[in-house]
Amino acid sequence: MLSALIFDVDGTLADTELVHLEAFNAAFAQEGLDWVWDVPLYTQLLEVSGGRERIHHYWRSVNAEVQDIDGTALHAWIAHLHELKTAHYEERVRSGAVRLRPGVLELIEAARGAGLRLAIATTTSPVNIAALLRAAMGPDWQLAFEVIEDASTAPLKKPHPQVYLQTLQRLGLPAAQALAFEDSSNGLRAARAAGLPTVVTPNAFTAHHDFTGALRILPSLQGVTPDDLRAWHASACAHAQ
Ligand code: XBP
Ligand code: MG
Repeated sequence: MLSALIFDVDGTLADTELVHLEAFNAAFAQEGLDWVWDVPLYTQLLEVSGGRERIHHYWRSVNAEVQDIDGTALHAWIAHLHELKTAHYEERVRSGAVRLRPGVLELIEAARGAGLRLAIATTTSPVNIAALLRAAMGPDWQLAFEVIEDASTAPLKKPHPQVYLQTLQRLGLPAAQALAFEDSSNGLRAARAAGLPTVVTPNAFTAHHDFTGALRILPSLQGVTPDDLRAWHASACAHAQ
């Protein structure tokens, strides 16, 4: 039986990545760096989940010759850079730079009405989730989500399943009683590794990803109802037996 829906945030609830990209570049400029990420580069860099991890990966690619490095100082500097980035992102989202993807709010409301439990499983930072969902759903947005697992609670980033396993544990449910919603191949791999049937709604940054193993691949959640989800979930369970 389907009991809960677990949503990724970036790319799934909203097309946030262009705003994340702007925020990274604003932080680099603020720090006096000459790094400028464009859309093709950022599309590649999105293969690395998590903003801090993405900056670290990029730093290594431009400093390939540096061997003897004080890792503690580097990590502190990356954390500082990422804090600047988070502040730029939050400011943009608060001023209305991002809206939820088509059908997301309608499905959240219909699912709550249909007695489904809702959760969030994301690699992003908690302030980013709050900024986005407060702007989109109002100050009571947290009432909709029984469990939220994010970068502050699940340090191992997708495709590692930690964030989904912790979400299921806190919901007190086996994976077979939930559905995940994702937009990227790392997200899908994380959800599948936790045993979750997964509905994928790709976006411009992830359209080229491999979505093998998805329960459904849809252009958006527009028009999707709780009854559709129950039917798809039942077909996944029937196949699994
Ligand atoms: C999203 C991410 C995040 C955002 C940036 O992945 O990888 O890193 O791009 O957010 P998912 P932070 O949608 O799979 O959770 O800078 O806060 O990490
Ligand atoms: Mg995502």
